[in-house]
Amino acid sequence: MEVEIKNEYLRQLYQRVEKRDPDQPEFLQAVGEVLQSLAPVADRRPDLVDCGVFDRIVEPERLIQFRVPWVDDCGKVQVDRGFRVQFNSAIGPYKGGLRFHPSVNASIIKFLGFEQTFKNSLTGLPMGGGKGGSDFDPKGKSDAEVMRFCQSFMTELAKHIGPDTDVPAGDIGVGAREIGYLFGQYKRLQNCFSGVLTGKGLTYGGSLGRTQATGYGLLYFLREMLDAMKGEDIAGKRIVISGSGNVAIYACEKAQQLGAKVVAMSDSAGYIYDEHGIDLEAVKQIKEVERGRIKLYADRVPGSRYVEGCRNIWTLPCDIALPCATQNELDVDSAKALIANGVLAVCEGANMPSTPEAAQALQQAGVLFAPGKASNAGGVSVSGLEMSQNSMRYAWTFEEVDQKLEEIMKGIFHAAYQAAEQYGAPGDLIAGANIAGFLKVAESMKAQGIAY
Ligand code: NDP
Ligand code: 2IT
Repeated sequence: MEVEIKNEYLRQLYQRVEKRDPDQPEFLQAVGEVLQSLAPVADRRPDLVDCGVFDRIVEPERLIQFRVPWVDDCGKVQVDRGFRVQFNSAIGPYKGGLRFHPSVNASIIKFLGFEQTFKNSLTGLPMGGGKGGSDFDPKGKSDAEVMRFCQSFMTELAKHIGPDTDVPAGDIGVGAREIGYLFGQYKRLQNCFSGVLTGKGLTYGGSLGRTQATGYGLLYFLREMLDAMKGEDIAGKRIVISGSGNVAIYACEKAQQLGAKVVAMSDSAGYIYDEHGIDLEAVKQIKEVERGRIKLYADRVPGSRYVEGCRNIWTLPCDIALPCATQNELDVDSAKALIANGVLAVCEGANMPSTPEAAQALQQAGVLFAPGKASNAGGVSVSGLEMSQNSMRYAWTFEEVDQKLEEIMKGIFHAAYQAAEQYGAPGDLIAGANIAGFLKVAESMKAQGIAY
C-alpha cells in the first residue's frame, strides 16, 4: 500500500527513512503507519518539528548485534545472531521483550522496538522502548540446549542492560523457562539479584498475573471498546483467536470467563475448529506442558477438526477476531472474509498482525479496530508493575495486579479514543493510539534537549 502522509515535512522524513533502510520492510511499515497518524500533530506543533522530535523518534538510540555461540547436544558448535534495540529512553529505562524465532532480523527487532516506545507510553508507566531477540529456533531443542543458548545470549546482553537501564522480558519463543535461564546467568555474571528481567518465576521476584496479562488485558480493552463505541457486551459473542501461545491462551481464558464462545485457535501449521467452544485445558496441556502442535487437539477432543494452513482461520464466521500470533498474519483477503461474515470487532493481541491494507479495509467497513500497541499493552503494563514490586521488595496479590491491569487498559482505550477526537479522526483508534503514545514521548524529548 502506498504510504499517504498528509504533511510535507513528515512525507520527506518517511522518504529519508526509506532511503536509509530500504531492506527493512517491517520497520518501514510501522514507521509509515505512525507518521501517517502524526500529520495533524506536525501541523499543530511546529515546536516539536523545530526540535527534531519526529526525525529523532524514528531512529533508535542504539542497535546492538552480537554473535551467540553455543554447543548442541551432539557436541556441535552452533552460532546464532543476537539483537537488542534500545529505541527510546525519553520516559524511562528501555523496556520490551526478547523474541527467539528463526525469522528474527534487524527489521523485525526495529519495528517491535519502535512500536514498543508508543505502547509503553500509553500504559502511563515510566518505561522507554526496547526489544531484542535472536534467530535461534527453540522448536525441537532440549531444555539443556535452550539453557546453554540462553546463557551464551545473556553473557553478551548483560553488558548492555540493567534494572535502571534496560529491562527485557518475553515475547515469541521466550517464556518462563527462558527468562529463568537468562536471569540465572545475569545474576551469576553481575553478582547482583535485581529486577533486570520481567516475567520471572513467582518464587524469585515475578509478579502474579504477568503470565495472564497480555491476554486478559486484551479482553479488558475489547470490553471497554465494545461498550463505549457500540454499547455491546462480550457475553454470547463468537470469537476466533489465532495463535496458541501465551497471548492466545489467556485471551481465550478471559473471553470464556466473560461468557464468549471461542471456536478456533491456531499455530503456524494450521488451525483447530471446535463448534462446542475450545476446551482450553486441552490446549494448555498440549502447548504449555507438552510443547506440542495444535493439531493434537483434534485427535483428543471429539467433535473438533484440524485444518492445515493457518491463514484460512479468518474465513470462519465470527463476531470478534483476535489475531494473537505474529506480524502481518491478517491480510486484506482475510479482512474481506471477516467483513463478509459480519465481524463486529478486530482487536490485535499480536504486534502489527494486520497488514495496512487489512486495517484500512476493516476501518472503512465500520468494523471496530484496536491496534496492538494499545490493545496488547497489558503484558508490558504488568511488567511495569513487576518492576515496581521488585523496587519495593514487595508482592501484590493477583487481585491487586489484575485490578490495576484493568484500570490501565481502560485508560489506554480512553486516551486513544480522546486523542482521535481531538486530532480530527473520531473513532480511529490507530490514529488515536499513535498520537497519544507519541505526545508524552515527544514532550519528554523536547524537555530533555537534543542529547539523543
Ligand atoms: P508464543 O511464542 O507464546 O506463541 C506464539 C504463537 O504464534 C504460537 O502459536 C506460534 O505458532 C504462532 N506463530 C509464531 N510465529 C508465527 C508465524 N510466523 N506464522 C503463524 N503463526 C505464528 O508468543 P506470544 O503469545 O507471547 O506472542 C504472540 C504475539 O503477541 C507476538 O506478536 C508478540 O509480539 C505479541 N505480544 C506478546 C506479549 C507477551 O507478553 N508475551 C505482549 C504483547 C504482545 P508456532 O508454535 O507454530 O510457531
Ligand atoms: O510486545 C510486548 O509488549 C511484549 N512482548 C512484552 C514486553 C514486556 O516488557 O513485558
